[in-house]
Amino acid sequence: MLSILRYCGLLILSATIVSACNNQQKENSVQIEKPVAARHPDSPLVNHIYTADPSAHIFNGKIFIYPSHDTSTGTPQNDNGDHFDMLDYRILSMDSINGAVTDYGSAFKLSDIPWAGRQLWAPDAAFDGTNYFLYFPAKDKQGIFRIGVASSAHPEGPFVAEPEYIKGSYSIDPCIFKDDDGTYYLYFGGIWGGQLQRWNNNKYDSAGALRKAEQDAILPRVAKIKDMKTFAEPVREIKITDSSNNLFKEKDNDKRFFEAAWMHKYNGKYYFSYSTGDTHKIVYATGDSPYGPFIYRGVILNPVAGWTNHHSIIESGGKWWLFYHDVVRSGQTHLRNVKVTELKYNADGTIQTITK
Ligand code: FUB
Repeated sequence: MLSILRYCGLLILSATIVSACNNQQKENSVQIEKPVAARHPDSPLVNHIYTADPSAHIFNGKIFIYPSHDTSTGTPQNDNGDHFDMLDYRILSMDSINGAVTDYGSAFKLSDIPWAGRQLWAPDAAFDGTNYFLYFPAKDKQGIFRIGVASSAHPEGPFVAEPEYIKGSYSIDPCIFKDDDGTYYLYFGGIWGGQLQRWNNNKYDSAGALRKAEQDAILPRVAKIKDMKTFAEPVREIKITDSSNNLFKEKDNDKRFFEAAWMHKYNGKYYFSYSTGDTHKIVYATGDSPYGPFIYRGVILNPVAGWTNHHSIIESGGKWWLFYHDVVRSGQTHLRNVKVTELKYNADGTIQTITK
């Protein structure tokens, strides 16, 4: 198996590969050679760039992955996550879980977004039957995280951003979910660097603080989407409780919501999964409505190498798969690699905990 870096070491193998190393554009799309049997289950999907926050979907019979594109801009590390200073998105696809991975080059850049100032964080994507939509968080010119939407006729882009962010949107980590009746919901939110603590009753307070240990934990948000580009209703909070229907407190930080929402359905139940942030787990809660309430069920993924933990879950080839990231390759918190591993359900619908 030849990695892009080895190609670069050989310097002159092909103009296509050199273009990839130079972070060139879509027209220089790259097919990365990864024969089916060669990728170790714990290997990154790609090695020539850093990728994180994978949102996977099946479009046109292929697996498309919409990740953050991690990069080093030299921004110093701080508690707000300013060192996660991403400048564009690169979309990956593969025909099957172990198949070759295609990187289509830069699909969408920060400089193409009229309202955005910095930091393209974890995106997600949807297809409405005609067009593909990329939902993404970025800080606006005032430094407030908002969620934007961009569209394309192709799953790999290039995407064109709407001139304004989604009205009423805030914070980070959008997850777009299509229910069986065709309704789309956008889940979002992230505390700390994701600024969710600054939003109460959908009003912004720049002094909004993190909750104290004994206070109720901050809740993730959801809104129904219309026309793929607009909130159809005021943003709602999503209740996550223990099995006695008690909301978690901030001190329950190995169970309470932090960031990285994902929604999927299994056997008619809604599975809302998320990162616990400072305790570094991916956990899940289940419910009977896309709005919740959701009851906490357990851990999907124990902490991986690196501070952040982020995931998505899809079914492909008759099995379920967890896409996630870690920093094994770089050893640096903001330079992550996307990986995939099998996810298994028990007969009662609970999910078996994965430890990497
Ligand atoms: O990639 C930047 C941020 O790190 C994401 O938005 C969070 O979910 C965490 O993975």
